[in-house]
Parts: sequence; C-alpha cells; structure tokens
Amino acid sequence: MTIIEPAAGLVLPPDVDEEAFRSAILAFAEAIGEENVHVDDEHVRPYDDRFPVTEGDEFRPSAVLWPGSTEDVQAIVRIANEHLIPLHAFSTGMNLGYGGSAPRVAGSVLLHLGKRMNRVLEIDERLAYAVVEPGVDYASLYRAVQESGAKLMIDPTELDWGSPLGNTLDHGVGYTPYAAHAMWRCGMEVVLADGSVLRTGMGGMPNSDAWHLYQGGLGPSVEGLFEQSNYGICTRMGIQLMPAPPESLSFVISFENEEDLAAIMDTTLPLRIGMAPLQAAPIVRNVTFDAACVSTRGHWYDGEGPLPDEAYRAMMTELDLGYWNVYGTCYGPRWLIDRYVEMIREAYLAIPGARFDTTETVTPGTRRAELLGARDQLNNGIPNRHSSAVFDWFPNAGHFFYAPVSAPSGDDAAAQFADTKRISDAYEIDYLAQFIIGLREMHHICLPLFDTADADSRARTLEMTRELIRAGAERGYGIYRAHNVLADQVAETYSFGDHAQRRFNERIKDALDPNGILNPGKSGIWPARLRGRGL
Ligand code: EUG
Repeated sequence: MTIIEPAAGLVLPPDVDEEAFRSAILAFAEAIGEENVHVDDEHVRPYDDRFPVTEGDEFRPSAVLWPGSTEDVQAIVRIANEHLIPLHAFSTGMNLGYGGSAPRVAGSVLLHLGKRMNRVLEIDERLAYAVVEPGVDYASLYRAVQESGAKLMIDPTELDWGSPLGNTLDHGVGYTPYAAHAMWRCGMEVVLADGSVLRTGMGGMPNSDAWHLYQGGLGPSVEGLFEQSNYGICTRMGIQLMPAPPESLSFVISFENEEDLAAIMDTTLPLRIGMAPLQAAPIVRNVTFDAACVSTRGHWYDGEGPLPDEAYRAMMTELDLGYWNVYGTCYGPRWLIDRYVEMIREAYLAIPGARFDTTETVTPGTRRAELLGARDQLNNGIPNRHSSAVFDWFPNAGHFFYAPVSAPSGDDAAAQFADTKRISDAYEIDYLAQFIIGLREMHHICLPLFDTADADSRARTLEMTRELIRAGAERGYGIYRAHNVLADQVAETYSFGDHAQRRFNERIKDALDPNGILNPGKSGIWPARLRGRGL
C-alpha cells in the first residue's frame, strides 16, 4: 500500500500523536480501501464549514473516510476505539448554518456517510414509506419516488441538498402536513460505538414486517436517543411518506405592519391545532427574507447602518408583499380545499390591511407570484433551492441560525421579534426570519448573515448570536438546534435541576462510548475523556 501523506498543516486529535494517527489511517485504509481514506488538503478542505465563523484551526478535521456499507462503519468504529480517534459522522454535510460538515473537535476524522451510502433501499407505495441511507438527499428521494411511480409525497426542507436521514436526526422540519420529521421516522439501523449494530423497535424481531410501520416495540423507545446526539451512527432509516393528495392550493397573505405579528400568530393557532383548516405548518416570513430570495441587499440600500424604513417600504412595494407574509397550502379534493381556503381567508382578513392571494389569483410575473410559486413547490413535496439566493444577499454571505422554540402565541412572537430586531439593529446585522407554526409550538428561524471573508463581520455576528441566545434564555426561549460553536452555550441554558439533562446525557455517553470516539461535543455532550478540557 502506498504511504498516505498527511497535509503539512495537519491538526492531530487530542491524545493522539503522529505515529498513532498514521497507524490509524493505515488501518482505516486496510479496512475500507485506500481510495476511501483521504488526508490530503485537496480532499479534506472541501469539508470545512462553508460559513466559517472562527479564525484558525478550531474546527479543522484531519482526514476523511468514505465508508460504503454498515460493515465499513463497524470496522471504522473498532479502529477508532483502538487508536482513540474522534470520528465526526455526518450524512451529506449540508447542514449549513449549523456547522456544515466541520467537526466540533479539531483533528477529528470525518466520516462522510453519504458519499457512498446513498441508496434509496425501499419505496412501499401501499404502506407509504421509504427506507434511505444517509447520502440520499431530498432531490434524489423525490426523483426516486417519481421514477417508482408511487403516488407519495415527500416532505422537503428549505433546500434540496440536505439528507432526509440527517435532517430527521437533527430535528428538522418541512412544510407539508408531515412536517415534523421526527414524527415520521420509523425504524433505524445504528452502529454503536462498540462496533455492534442495533435495529430499533420492531427491527429487533427477526422477520417482522412492521419495522418501518410502528415506532414502538417492546421496552423503551430509543430512536430519539440518536437524534442530535453522539450515541451511535445511523446507517439507514425508515421515513413514512404522505400519500399524494388529489389536489392542492397554495396561498400568500400579506400584512402591512411589523406590529401585526402578534395578531397573525393568535389567528394561526386555532386554525392549526386541529389540523384543519391549516393542514400543514404555515410560515410567517419577514419581507427582508423574501427580498433576499429574489434580490441583493445593494438593490435596496447601500448606505451605512441597518436597513432604513424606506428600504422596507421599497421592498414591500416592488415585491408586492407586506412586512410579514404568511405562506401555506391546503390539500384534498377541490370542494374541501375551497371550504378550507375560505375559512383561512376570512380569519386572516380580520387583520386590517391584510391581502390574500392564491396561486390562482396572484398576478403572474410578479415577485409575489414567484415567491408563492417556490413555496407551492415545497409544500407539494417538490424540493428546490429557491431560498439559497440568500447566500448572495451581499458578497460572501454566510449565516448562523438562531432558532428558539416557544408557544405559538402572539405575545411570544412579539417579544421575540422585539428582542431580535433590537439586538440585530444594534449590531447592524439584518433581521431575516421566518416563523414556522407547528401544532403546539413555533420555531422562530432567524438567519444572522455575515461576510464569511471578513473576520470582523464573523466575530460581530457570533457575538450577536450569543447575545440573542442569552436574551432568549432569560425569557425561557430555548434553541432547538445548535451550530458547533454555539452548542456548549446552548446546552448550558437547559439547566433545570442543576443541569440534570447534561448529567443524564453524559451518563449515557460514557456507558455507550467509553473511549469518547463518536462526535465528541455534539450538542454539548462531552465524553469523560475529553470533558472539562476546554476543547
Ligand atoms: C429552516 C427551518 C428550520 C431550521 C433551519 C432552517 C428554514 C429556513 C424549522 O427549522 O432549523 C428558511
């Protein structure tokens, strides 16, 4: 075997010297083939966070592995234990805004599961589910379902390049009636840190035909333990899919004033909580987010400081939108859609100044129509990447997510908006956000955008996001998903019972992964070996 030469600037994992690292790399190569083991810059640097937030090597990996099977993953885990190599497993690595494919611990070896494990293993039309490997992305799952002829609808996320398996493990949500992904995952195969393979739920029964149909089984439900954790590596997952509805109709409702937000939320909850007439989670977007999907910041303002009122006015006029815009879709036979749409229209039009359109009444050729069209696709299970235009809002734009969860009440929305807007304006960082109203909760998804090529912009945005987390935590707003650089801070806020959650997580971590090799630091969960070392 040829000697694989690490890059000159190699960052070694903690507790691993160069010799141990080399033997681990050789062992990995022997196990999965040297063509699937890379230590050179050309192969490793593309895995850096596309939206880098810190200077230096803090999140720099040492190597990348491309396993081709569950057996490969088992072999890798056994070798990692022997050599104390931290592995950073991920699916497609497109969790942009939450760290991408960068590891929490410098020197980690990346386990790019999706590179070769990218098959749709099964599509069952009658029972309405699919089984996927980590590398299947929304675009390819959509294609696979279409090509199979199955009349099923997938639930895409905002951008089509993510992995349904990975997104589900990270508590992602979409916009069709099945939106809360963790509600519809059913049946996982997981490689544990000792190299053994666990099949969850009914998958424990040899010959069961219900592995992907029933989340239970006997004893505790453990699938949630593998979400946002570092307790195992999920190598396949069942995802239940909604039968495609006969018809659908999407709508956009525009509201003139910032202050309308509370009324919008209080109108939404009763329409949503019974799953009718709002059958799926609507989104409430601010006009800046919509503008960033179809234009650049410079088009609206090129002066100093936060966007002035005139810029917001211009956006609303030129894009034919309100300050807040609600997007949603109704599904079913047309007679039912018409009843539901009428109920929705009447409820929201009680808010003064509201304007209501469907895909059938919106003026073609307008930005309003384009934006509604992009939502209409997503809400009908057709993935796209329309919103990726926000990465061109200004040159080199990247972003964090600040994503608190709370009750879907007008007061909560108003308080979150007030805090977030005030802090964003103070830092001169644009407020781009959408609220997603689930059945009993709302996600407030904010995208603090920064110039990835400008160290000052990165540092200022990081500082602001930390302040948002602090301000939110004071009011009880918890972050539901955290970037590597924010995970410890966010974990700290879940503090009830003298950090009972952290201690519980650590006990499980230490029991399942005594050498601390799987994604150390993920969600602020540190293994005993690396705990308290300031990593
Ligand atoms: C979105 C939604 C999320 C999230 C990140 C992004 C949508 C982006 C509900 O969760 O975590 C516009």
